[in-house]
Amino acid sequence: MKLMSRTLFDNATLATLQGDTGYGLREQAALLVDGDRIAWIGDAAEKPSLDDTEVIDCGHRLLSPGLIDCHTHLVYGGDRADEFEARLEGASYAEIAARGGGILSTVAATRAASEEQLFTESLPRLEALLDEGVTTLEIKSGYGLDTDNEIKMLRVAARLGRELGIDIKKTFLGAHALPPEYQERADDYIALVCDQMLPRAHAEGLVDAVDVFIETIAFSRAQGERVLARAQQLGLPIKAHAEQLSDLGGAAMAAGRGALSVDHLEYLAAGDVAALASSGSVAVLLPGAFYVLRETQLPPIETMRAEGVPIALATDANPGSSPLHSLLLILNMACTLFRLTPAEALRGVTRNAARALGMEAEIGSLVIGKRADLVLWDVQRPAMLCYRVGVNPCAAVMRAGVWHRREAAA
Ligand code: DI6
Ligand code: FE
Repeated sequence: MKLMSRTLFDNATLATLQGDTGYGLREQAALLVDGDRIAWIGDAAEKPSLDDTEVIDCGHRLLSPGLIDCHTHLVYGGDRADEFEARLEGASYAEIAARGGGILSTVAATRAASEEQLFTESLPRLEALLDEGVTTLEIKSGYGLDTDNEIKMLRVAARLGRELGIDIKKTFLGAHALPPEYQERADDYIALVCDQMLPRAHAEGLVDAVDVFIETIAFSRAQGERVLARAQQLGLPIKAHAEQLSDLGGAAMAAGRGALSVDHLEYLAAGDVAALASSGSVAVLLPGAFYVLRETQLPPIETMRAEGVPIALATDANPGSSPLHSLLLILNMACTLFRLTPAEALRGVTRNAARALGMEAEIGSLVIGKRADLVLWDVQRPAMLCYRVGVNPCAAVMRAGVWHRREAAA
């Protein structure tokens, strides 16, 4: 197949995500890709006529930025279908965690798996995301909980990105749970994370950011802060899982240190939203975990809106609290469960998700000069992406100017 360096998307409805709110919609528009960049955006009537350019007649269909899943635990061994059954027989998530199940059962399965096995098991989960227009995602470690196994997870994440030709941001989450060999010695484990696990993973070039789980079933705010401080000493961006099950003040602490994002936030006190607003940290909401755990406490979304906190959405894909691999489903859940508007939801998986990964200058909106990560959808209005469940209208995906899926483009 001849590769042309230029592609013109003609007769498209663009969701540019430009501007501070809304979709940044442009109807009867055209968009030119040159190499790996967006080179021109304008009215279809004024499109440039160029040689050597492939022209796609979009037929008024929607063209959006590539979707970004900014919080996943996609690489892990085994599954937790048995725990799913136990919960239906009455056990709570916290009880299962306390008796060594939950996260720790995934730790055992992840430690037992070879790098090759982890890759093979993770691949179909990643492909499910990509089939729905994801062009960039984040993958966390956190089921190895020792130096070698955390590094193994991050290597698998790196390999997935290389082999599929997509950007994968690798986040070190060594402080996800206390491993069995450190029971009652959480401070010693945190010292290991800071002195050995993180520096080694970083020295191998495997860490783009550092995350911690601050929660009653995981680590205290002070322990989380030690890890984040160490990350910052190494020059790494930071994030935190905070206020998922209880309010320990983790989000305000991480935001105070300039976190890229603070994630979950169901139990965030309205009074702590100001800390996010002033740091510019993105609030990453994870309606999949809210749904699976049958949570009833909503994040303080009204206050976040009022204070102008950027909201992103992600799958939190993991074997326990969010075994789902559909960012389109997350759009629907964010609207239905969290009452986000479809425009807020779409922004949450594009522009604000880019920001949660520190990539806003490069991806997340349709702007001249940004990377040509694009999805053509078999719908004409963006709300359709949020409104239906179980239909995948993704017609074609381009990443950095290269077609990843284009069967239904023309
Ligand atoms: N919060 C979550 O929801 C996941 N991790 C976290 O910190 C759950 C991970 C698991 O249950 O395996
Ligand atoms: Fe998570």
